[in-house]
Amino acid sequence: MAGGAAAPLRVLVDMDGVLSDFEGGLLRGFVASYPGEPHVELAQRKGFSALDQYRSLREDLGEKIASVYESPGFFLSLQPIPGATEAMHEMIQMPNTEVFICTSPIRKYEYCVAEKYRWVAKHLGPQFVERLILTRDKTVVSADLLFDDKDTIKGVEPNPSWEHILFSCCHNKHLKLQPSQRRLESWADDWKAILESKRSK
Ligand code: U2P
Ligand code: MG
Repeated sequence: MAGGAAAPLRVLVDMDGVLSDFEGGLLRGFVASYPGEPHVELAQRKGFSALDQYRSLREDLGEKIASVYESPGFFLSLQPIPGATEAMHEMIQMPNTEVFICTSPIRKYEYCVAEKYRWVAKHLGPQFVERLILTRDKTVVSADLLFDDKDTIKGVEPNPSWEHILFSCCHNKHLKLQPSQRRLESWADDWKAILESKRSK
């Protein structure tokens, strides 16, 4: 922008698997609720959908794993991913930067939606509650960056405005990215360099 102020950088940060430890909480919840049943260790998780992997292990394990994340208290009880809350507080202070949380509720949304709000209030505070976007379709939200652990993000918009940065999680560690795709290994990794690389010159 010749002579003018640079446009703010808008960043979307996903919740489950990026800010909150969905996979750790799910495994703990499953073992506690179904101690006699086989489970998938985090190191063995493959594919975004835990339900699909448990179902492939044994058909009825699909509904059992789903019952864990559909239960009241599940989403609220998730632990923050290491470094996530610190990174978010730092990010929101950065000049010319707009930070939003962008998360999809599960289809059985009764507990999930309210608990996502409560989780953000509890772990990040009221300024982030103002910045929480719940949508089943992230492609229609406009931004420069989306940090998300889901490997493929599809929706009605074939060309989302954001660049998807794959946030590493147990289920996507083995995936090989295209040369143009980027990963953030953890919040200890250089997320600031990714933001700076996107700023309008
Ligand atoms: O499916 C809706 C959202 O719930 C979280 N989810 C669900 C199932 C699963 O196996 N793993 C998982 O993470 C995701 O929420 P988000 O990452 O958007 O916060 C998924 O989009
Ligand atoms: Mg996620």
